[in-house]
Amino acid sequence: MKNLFYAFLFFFCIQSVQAKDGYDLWLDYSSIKTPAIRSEAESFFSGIYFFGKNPTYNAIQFEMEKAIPIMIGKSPIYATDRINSAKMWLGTREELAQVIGLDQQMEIKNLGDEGYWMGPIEFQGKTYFSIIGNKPIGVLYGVFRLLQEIQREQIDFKEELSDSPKVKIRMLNHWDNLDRTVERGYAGFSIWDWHKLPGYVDPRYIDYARANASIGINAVSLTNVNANAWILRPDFIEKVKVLADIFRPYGIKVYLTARFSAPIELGGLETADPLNSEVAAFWKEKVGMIYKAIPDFGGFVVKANSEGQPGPHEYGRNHAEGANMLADALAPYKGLVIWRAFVYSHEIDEDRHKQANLEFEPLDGKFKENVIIQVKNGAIDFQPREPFHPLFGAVKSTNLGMEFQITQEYLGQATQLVYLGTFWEEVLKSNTYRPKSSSTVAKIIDGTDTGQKLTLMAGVSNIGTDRNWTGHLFGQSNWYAFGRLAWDPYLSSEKIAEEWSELTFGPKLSGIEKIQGIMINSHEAAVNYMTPLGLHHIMGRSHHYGPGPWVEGGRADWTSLYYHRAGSDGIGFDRTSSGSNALNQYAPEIAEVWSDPKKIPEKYLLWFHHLPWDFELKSGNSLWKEITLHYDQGVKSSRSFLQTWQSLENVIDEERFDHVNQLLKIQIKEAEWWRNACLLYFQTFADRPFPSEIEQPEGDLEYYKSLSFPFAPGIKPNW
Ligand code: BDP
Repeated sequence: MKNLFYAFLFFFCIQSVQAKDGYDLWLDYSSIKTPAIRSEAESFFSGIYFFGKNPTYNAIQFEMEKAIPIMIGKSPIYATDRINSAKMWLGTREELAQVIGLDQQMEIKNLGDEGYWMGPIEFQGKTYFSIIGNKPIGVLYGVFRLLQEIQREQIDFKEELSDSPKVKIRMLNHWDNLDRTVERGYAGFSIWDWHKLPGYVDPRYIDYARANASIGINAVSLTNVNANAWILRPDFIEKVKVLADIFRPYGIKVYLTARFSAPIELGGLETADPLNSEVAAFWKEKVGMIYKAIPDFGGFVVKANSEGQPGPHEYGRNHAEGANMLADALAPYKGLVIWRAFVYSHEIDEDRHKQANLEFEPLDGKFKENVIIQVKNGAIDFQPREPFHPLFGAVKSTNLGMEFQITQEYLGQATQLVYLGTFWEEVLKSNTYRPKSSSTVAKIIDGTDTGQKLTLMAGVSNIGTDRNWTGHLFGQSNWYAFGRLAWDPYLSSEKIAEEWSELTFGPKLSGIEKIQGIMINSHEAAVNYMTPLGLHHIMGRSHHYGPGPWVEGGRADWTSLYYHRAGSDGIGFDRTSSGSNALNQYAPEIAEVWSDPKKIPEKYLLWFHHLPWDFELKSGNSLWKEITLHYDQGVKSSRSFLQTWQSLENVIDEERFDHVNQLLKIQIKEAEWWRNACLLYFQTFADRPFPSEIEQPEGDLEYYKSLSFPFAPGIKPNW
């Protein structure tokens, strides 16, 4: 008896501990409390009928078997024999038509390969709740949506609901090295266990695929853009094949990063010149070998001639010549080349902001059809806030894709709660004025205003081996938000925060709106205590952890001084016509307004202008005062997040409460560190006192400068 008691206690403890450690992400199904929803769900899930058989339907079954017992306390029951003994129908439009001869009045056809429709279908006097797609993957997406609606306890089974993705390739870019370190990764090691593959299949691979499919992510590039050619060896392709086979039923295609010099490193050639016939033959042979193992392989992601990576420039060739050679090798298999526009060099005497446009605008129209140019959201490098990249809208005949960074390299890494949905929404809603006067970035990347068919949104992954996947629990919200915005770049970040928080903490959690409030305000807070008013690139050298406005020496474009240009005369980077004239790369409507320091949105002020410390802002404050107020406000906001979080102590499970509570305390310290270090440093140029309304920055500038973090995560150690 006693043993039984302990066994029970043990089981109970394991259950409650494991249930809330964050591993289950937003798929943390819970018991449905609303009686009407519960009883209807119970009825539908007691007669599920699949109109066909395929691995994706098996994945649906697997998901239902996970979710339904938790949601309604009973296992799903399948109506395998007769369709009219069923209560819920799942299948494709064609399957349905074949079996029941249903005329397609439902406008499913227009929803494309991945769209879904759900709602009641009347047939021979009976009603069936149905989820229909054009392809099985649409049905899977529909089922995930249904489970989410039930989990959020807001479903009305009588209503019709349909959706389809607006962007074709919705992709995670892992910056994972073959030794399992992750460049700019803050959540442990790479989840790809290359050493144990192909023999050992970590169950995590399936959970990873489930999570991605549940938010519509349909592509993953497995390896670092700073690529290692070994991934293209046959023994590694055998390992990659295992992952591709697991991901396939979930609608996810695998891509790899291709190192441009692989013909030399793997092929023993003396050159990687894209116009050399042996080089082209090398790539054709490689691609053929890959497709033999992985018939639906997605293609290559390439970083070339940037930050020391090899590329076509070594041979006097341009990016189009490099990309097109790979595109030719992939074209017979419908594979793609995703060529990154993150190209700049310190050897070019030109503002880094301008370099990608200078490189790619003249090549407009020269890329093959199966090439997409992947452009970071801003022209410098995933800074806490950046104006949109001027390439969006600048080319007419080139496929452009968006690259966001989910991993928080410049936004607090894994110690800070920074919800990125609001920032990405700001970028996507930015009006580029090209090709139409109403063209937003979203309308360019989903092809609405460009007619582009091959569309892409990529996000640099924040996933690692940490039990909760992303290091910080709220890092999960960024993975989630990325998937949702890639599916529909017009969604509001507030709505996404609502969805994620309800799925993660339960829709009935009292005070859930407080969590949403923290999320919505968190990005602005971080920008305030890191880089307000358009400041940028003033972080610690190399690891990018914490402030480093004093960083100088070495490559100029990797220093802080290059970007903030603070001096006794003022601060900021003049990118108007009197400076680098980067503004000229934007549409005239933007260049005109932003050239005027009185008219430009103040959040971009010092990005484009070098201004005296006494320059007067809209508030009537001087620039110096306004900078100090922003830094101070950032710290205050981060303190308010902790206070709000602590008011939820009794409603959130202990483990997750404590995890976030500890990290928010670190965040406050880091916010104070940013404020103190930056203000003390800038004060040496401004030569003005701190205004009395702010908390006076503490400490000694020399102390902040002396801090070093040789073991900061996310970079390959070089000792
Ligand atoms: C920068 C990162 C660097 C990446 C690079 C890239 O610091 O580690 O390799 O971006 O995007 O932000 O290629």
